[in-house]
Amino acid sequence: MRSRTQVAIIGAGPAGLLLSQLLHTQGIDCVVLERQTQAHVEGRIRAGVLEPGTVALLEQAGVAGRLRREGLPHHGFRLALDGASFRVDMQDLTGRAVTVYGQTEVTHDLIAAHQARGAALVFQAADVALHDIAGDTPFVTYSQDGTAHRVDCDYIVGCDGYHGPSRASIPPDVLRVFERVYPFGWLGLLADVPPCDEELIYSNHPRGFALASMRSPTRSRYYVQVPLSEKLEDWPDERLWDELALRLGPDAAANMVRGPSIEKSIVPLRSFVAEPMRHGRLFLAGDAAHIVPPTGAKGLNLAASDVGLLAEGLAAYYREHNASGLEQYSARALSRVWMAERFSWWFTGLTHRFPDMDDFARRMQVAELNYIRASDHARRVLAENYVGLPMAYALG
Ligand code: FAS
Ligand code: PHB
Repeated sequence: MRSRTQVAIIGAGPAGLLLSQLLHTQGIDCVVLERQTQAHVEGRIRAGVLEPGTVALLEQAGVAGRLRREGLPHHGFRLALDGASFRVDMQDLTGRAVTVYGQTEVTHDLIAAHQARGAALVFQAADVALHDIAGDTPFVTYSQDGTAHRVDCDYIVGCDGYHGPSRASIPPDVLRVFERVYPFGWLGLLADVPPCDEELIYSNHPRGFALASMRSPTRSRYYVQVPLSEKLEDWPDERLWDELALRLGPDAAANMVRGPSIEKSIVPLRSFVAEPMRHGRLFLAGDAAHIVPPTGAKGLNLAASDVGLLAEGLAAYYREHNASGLEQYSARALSRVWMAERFSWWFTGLTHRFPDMDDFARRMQVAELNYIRASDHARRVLAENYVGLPMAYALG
């Protein structure tokens, strides 16, 4: 079967769904092709913190109703060192705050908006392939229920994550990749118990990093740093709760409510960037182009800022035949991506225990955390990166 659209989007994660919704508000025709089932996509447990810029894009996309009702404004977070914590007041230091609202909910709201308007959102699209991306007649092929499909389009946007086909469609002599793989992962737990604190706690402890987060006043999300060799079966709930109590410190432990995990998983950590984020008629957005260690809560937010820039460029192109936004997309997006990569790499280095860390390196972490505790200036630097740098910083 053959069809035509203006923009073919590969991947129905936050990047692909938000881009499709933003293009719809601009009257631009698009189709989203997703390999997995809707249930699989909606079942993913991932990010939890939205920057104000991401909230603004979700408002612009017309999908922020539930977010406004159920999202938790967070004006600060806590940093703990060896069990003693202090607060970083983002609102006081930057005039801005973040919103705690799970990526699972964002995805659900975006899919519901697509289905309410009968949008072209195709699940279980198998064998998606990109064609003629360097030419003027790009198209995408895929199969569904044994039927072969071809979608002719003006542009293709790869929102297909780290393992998708889009980045792989860019010739190796064009693509340049940058990577750091961290010597540990995050073991995450989701449980229907109240959080141990009103705000997030990032903890640097001699036994390793821990994070106390949440999804709602009755649903908690916790993480501990673990060696990459760890197996999930070696971490029964009780062992994980004991480790969290040790690493988060006595105050958090005293308020910690234990309960059965409803999800438990280990994710590896990497910093990754692919340049450029455009080749011919193909654009990359979100995890298809970059990965950050989740420490800085940047992954989902970077995906949103990518598609916000791209939607702006596509709207100018179709409305005013002005291609400048599209021509500048890769450079503008990468400028912001690298600033978030730096912050996420720095924050991971500050809070995690590296296997090759000697006493001097540990003293450096302690000294930097004590400096941040003592200095408004140092806390302001941390706060403005965490809450999300203004777009103007990146556009230079
Ligand atoms: P996604 O990976 O979310 O979406 C890509 C989509 O493309 C998927 O639905 C996939 O099925 C689809 N796809 C792939 N190949 C395809 C093909 N061949 N054909 C069609 N479709 C295809 N970020 C944070 O800020 N905080 C966190 O705590 C955090 N935790 C994470 C935990 C895990 C396990 C992972 C993997 C990531 C985590 N992230 C976190 C980062 C995460 O939130 C991403 O930044 C975010 O999902 C990026 O969204 P997308 O770019 O849409 O990519
Ligand atoms: C989460 O709630 O999943 C979360 C929050 C903040 C982070 C990473 C993950 O930095």
